[in-house]
Amino acid sequence: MNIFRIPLRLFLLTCLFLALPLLAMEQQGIEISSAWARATLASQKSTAAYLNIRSANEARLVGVESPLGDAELHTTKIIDGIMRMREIPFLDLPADKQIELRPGGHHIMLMQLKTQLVPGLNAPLILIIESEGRQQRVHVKAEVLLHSAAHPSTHMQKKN
Ligand SMILES: [Cu+2]
Repeated sequence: MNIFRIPLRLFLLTCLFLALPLLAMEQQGIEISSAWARATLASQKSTAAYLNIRSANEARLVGVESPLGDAELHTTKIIDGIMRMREIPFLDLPADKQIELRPGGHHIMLMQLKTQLVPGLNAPLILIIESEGRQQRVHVKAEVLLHSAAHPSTHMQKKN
């Protein structure tokens, strides 16, 4: 009998489980998962992107950018029975807590899109995250998906 067989298998399994969270890890204690953006029609100039963020340390999402167009951090609120979106200046990321950006909640609004978001493409996003007085830019690739879940089309427009 090979006495090393079981410990080695256990060791490899342990390595695998340790490696998986590391693969999902972006940088500096920020973990991004399930990043996706809603596919657009050819004529459509805006859409939303969603993801989960977990920060090891207390942090704050203070900005979003994308080479695809303008990007803003939005939240959704029911006002007078109508789902409306408005821009928020930041989103708190408590230490080690998963924050979900999802349809009907917080999201990344992409506007003035320069290209159509076709399913299968990846939408590049940059999250600007502030922690302990330092900012880092976290690059994310959001998978473009067709998704039927409703997204409000009503914005609380900023008056320019
Ligand atoms: Cu929005």
